[in-house]
Amino acid sequence: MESSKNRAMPLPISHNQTHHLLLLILLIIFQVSTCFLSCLAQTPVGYGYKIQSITSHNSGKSLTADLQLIKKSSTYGPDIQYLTLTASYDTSNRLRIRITDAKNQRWEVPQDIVPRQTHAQPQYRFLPENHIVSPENQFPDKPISDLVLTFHNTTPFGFAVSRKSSGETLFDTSPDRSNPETFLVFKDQYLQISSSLPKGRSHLYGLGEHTRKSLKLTPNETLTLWNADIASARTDVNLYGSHPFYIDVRSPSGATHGVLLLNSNGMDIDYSGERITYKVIGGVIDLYFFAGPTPESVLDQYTQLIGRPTPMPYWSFGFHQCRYGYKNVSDVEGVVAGYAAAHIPLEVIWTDIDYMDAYKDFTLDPINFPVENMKRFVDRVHQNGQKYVLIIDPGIGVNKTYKTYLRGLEADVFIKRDGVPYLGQVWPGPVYFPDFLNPASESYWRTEIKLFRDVLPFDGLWLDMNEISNFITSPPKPSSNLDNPPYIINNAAIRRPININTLPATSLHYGNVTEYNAHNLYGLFETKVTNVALINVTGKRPFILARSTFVGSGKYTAHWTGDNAATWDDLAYTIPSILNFGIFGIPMVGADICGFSQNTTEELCRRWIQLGALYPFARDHSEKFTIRQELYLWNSVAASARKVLGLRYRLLPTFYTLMYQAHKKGTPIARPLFFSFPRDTNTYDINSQFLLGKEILVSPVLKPAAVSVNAYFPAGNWFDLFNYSHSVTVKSGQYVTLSAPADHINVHVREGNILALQREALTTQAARKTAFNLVVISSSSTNSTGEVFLDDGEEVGMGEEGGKWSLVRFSSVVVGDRVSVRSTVLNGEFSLTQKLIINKITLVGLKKAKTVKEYNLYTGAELLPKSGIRTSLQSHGEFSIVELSGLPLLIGQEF
Ligand code: MIG
Repeated sequence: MESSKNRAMPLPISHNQTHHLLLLILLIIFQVSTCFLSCLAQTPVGYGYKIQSITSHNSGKSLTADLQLIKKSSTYGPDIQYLTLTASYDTSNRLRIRITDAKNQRWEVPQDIVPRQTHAQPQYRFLPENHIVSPENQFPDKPISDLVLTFHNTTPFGFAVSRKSSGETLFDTSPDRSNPETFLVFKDQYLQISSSLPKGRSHLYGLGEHTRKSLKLTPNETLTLWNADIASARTDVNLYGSHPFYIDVRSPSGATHGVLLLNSNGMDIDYSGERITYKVIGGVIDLYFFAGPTPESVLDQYTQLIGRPTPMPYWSFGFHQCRYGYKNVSDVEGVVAGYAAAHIPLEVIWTDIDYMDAYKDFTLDPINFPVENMKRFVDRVHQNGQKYVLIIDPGIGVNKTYKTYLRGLEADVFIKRDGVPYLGQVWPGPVYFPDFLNPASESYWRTEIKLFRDVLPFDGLWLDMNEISNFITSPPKPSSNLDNPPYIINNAAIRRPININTLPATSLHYGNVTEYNAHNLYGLFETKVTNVALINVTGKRPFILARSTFVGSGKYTAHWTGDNAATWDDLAYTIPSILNFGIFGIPMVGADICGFSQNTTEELCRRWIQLGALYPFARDHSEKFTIRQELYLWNSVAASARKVLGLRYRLLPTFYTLMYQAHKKGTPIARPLFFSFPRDTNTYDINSQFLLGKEILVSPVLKPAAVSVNAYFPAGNWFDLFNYSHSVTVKSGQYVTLSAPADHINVHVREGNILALQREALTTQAARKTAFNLVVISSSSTNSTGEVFLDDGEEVGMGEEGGKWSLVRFSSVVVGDRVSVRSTVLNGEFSLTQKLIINKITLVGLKKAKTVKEYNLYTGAELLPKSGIRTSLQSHGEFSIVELSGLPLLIGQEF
């Protein structure tokens, strides 16, 4: 990080020099020590642009500005002299500002990844000097949006995006003339754009993938985006995915907007606290501003552009067990049996690369995982109502007896360099990598998946190593400015050359797209092709877990946070990581429970399953040479697992309904507290708690030997989901010390909610057959509401026309001494055919109830005891809990 002050400096590495890691580190140190004196004298990276003309089109919905370079600079290559800036309102809450070369087409994120309005190939027009520009040029003249664009007719020019309703400036590129880092720079391999931010009032979240202590960005950090196989146990370095998207919550109002730089090239993003500066090594500047003004509406607007999160199968919300290093079929069978014997729910058993024959995709190790035994194993898993997922790596072993390889050659689908497939090295030894940008890869991959699935009926695919990870580094081409770009991003936090342990930037994808441009997209394309293939082969909703992601990956896949370590720190960092992926539009996300690398401990694993059971995606996974960590191996871990997974399974309808909401509106399943309490500024800095949905608050223990937790509660009455008679009442947000004995995690739901719970079971299939308990958390200040979405859990679409599904809303009002509960059925089809019933209503949070009588809401008549409904009343402090059981309510019928 110390070197980040001098980022604009070109590193004095000649282009034809071999990039030696050690040499590079030495150079950086040298640079740090010498730059202090010389930096001020250094030639600026650029001098900015001035506006030549502005033309409005489309009755004010879009405009074009012609920009002209003010003065040439040679740092990081020659400037592009004429630029076109296009501003357009794609929707009333989305403003797009795109700046590119006026004369030549440049690389952009492909349309099939993020479909967007195309702008005609920019046409350069000569207009007389000073042709236009009124002093303060506002766009549009007649507002169609809360977002207003203003040009500053200064030299260099700048633009600002502000909110019409409040006058608040959201983004302002007006250069600070004393700081050339704030100028707009546009060169072939170096783009720079910088915005000031109101210090102390702007709170940024996003810009990943990194492991971070703090969810909120902290001043003076550089966020580098370049997909790399770097263990997520390392903090503050670029990891597996790239998401140049942030949300900005403004205090004290909590008004939130989002900003996406849609660009797939490597970049550094400097955040000072008062400024955000993008330094990008290619592509175009394509900025999208999402008006919000709530965090939820920003996510709705963001996923409207990049694609809604794909629905996940119902079973994928069960508990998963995996390990790198399972020895053979009976080892894995033993794990399934171990869970059953311990009565711990196990939904999905996984195998890592161990199952393969010499690490070749779509093969089985004939000795340890022979096909007949594997078939029998998977059949038995399926008979138990469980599922099986296996790993696939992108590298295809180069081996003349290997059919998948031969068919790949035949179809000519591998990534090339110098006209021949690029030869990398991964687990199988020498490999070629399928080019998922090549349309021919679709039928190739589909065929491989189908052939293998005909042998072994797996239920989902785990896509690892797709950064792309490469065990070797091929020498750069000495004369290539792709292999040796002039600006060196802070890859691996040591300005490591971009080619290290991946494909050289000069490798070529379909359509002559360079790896330099497409590198960050590979994982996304692999998940896209795999998703389509799985739908085609199975006819069902696919389950894919991918390590490498990009903007829009949520359309195809779930994600796990990669190689963490079995440490207390890493346990804590899983919360910011998971919350970030919700913000990136990938709500189905989890971290390796109990830790991947290093030996876990009983206590850590116990606390980890307590938290992990409430991750959207819950999987225990570990590295080969660590101790085993299946949950049944320690009594205390097993007991905690039964308790917390019990809660998870009771909450399955809630998780699944949150999936539905994510799929329709982009709202994350796991959310930062500020999502629901944006006006409570204390929530902006919380890293150790999160919300499931709107108002289920998870407050885990993250420290060894702790038996209490200091948890923040936004204003309201909160009820413990394990025991409704334990409640927390805070008039305004405050920290509360909660007891957290060894086997307990604090999970509270706020007043005003209605949860449709089911019973716990050992599989999701069994849990789905149980009757519902409608838990109504009453509030004297607001009506209570909730909803439940149900379908068969595996039809490809979710809640779509023609599908079989149910959506039921519940509401409850307290009037005087009466509480009414009613349902509205938006679609009853699925739940009626399943005859799903609510047999219990639990009223929580009632004030001082003494007796209970039931009335028919429509007739007003008191229900007689012979109705078969039993009631019970229990009081605790100022609240009472009333239970009505033995109810005959069909969930698909309004009551
Ligand atoms: O080179 O497949 O992140 O989950 O167990 C390591 C073996 C490859 C990295 C994944 C990890 C997986 C491991 N893989």
